[in-house]
Amino acid sequence: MLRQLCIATKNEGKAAEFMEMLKNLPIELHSLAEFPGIVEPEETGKTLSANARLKAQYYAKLTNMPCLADDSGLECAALNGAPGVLTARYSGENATDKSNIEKLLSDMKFCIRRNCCFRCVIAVSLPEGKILNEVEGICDGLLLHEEVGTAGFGYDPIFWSKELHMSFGEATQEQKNAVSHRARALKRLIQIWKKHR
Ligand code: ITT
Repeated sequence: MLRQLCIATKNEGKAAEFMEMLKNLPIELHSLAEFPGIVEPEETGKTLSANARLKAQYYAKLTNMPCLADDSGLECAALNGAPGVLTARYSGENATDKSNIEKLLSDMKFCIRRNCCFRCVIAVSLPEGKILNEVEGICDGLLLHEEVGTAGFGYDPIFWSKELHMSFGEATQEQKNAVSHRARALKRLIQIWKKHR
């Protein structure tokens, strides 16, 4: 298992979830808050996997530390999988969580089929660019017609979890971490780490 790992995300919601789920492992955790000079890379990949790898390699090189990065997104069946890889920028270049939610609710306004899922791909890279691991996790839900709850981040208030029977905006961090796409990907990663210890 790695001794040192930087959680390479600029998204504070993601960073908090990773820190919570990794805190009991014997790994020295770091975050990008320790490297304020590093700017975000352009996410030019066409898939979540390509972007997760791109971010892990980019940050590992610049921090000179093994880095874990995730690329995640929301996929709506009625929109043929959109916003997908474009989830963070769904409402344009200066997108915020609020403007993204507004656009998605508007695009889905007349859709009866509300099935959707969150997908997360995590990649771990060494400073020289070698990808050590790549794992994926999925979480199924229904897209709500309006925001419910204020917890979490991003699209959480409009995602109704089929397993929790509540929106992620209503879930505690512990409840979300029991079923989320990110938690599932991370569990796979930890299993792999433990097997190859
Ligand atoms: P980093 O690239 O720095 O990690 P980011 O927010 O740009 O941060 P992504 O490119 O992976 O991350 O975009 C993920 C998008 O999906 C973003 O809009 C998130 O708000 C949303 N998202 C991902 N996981 C989520 C979750 O658990 N709950 C709600 N929204 C989520």
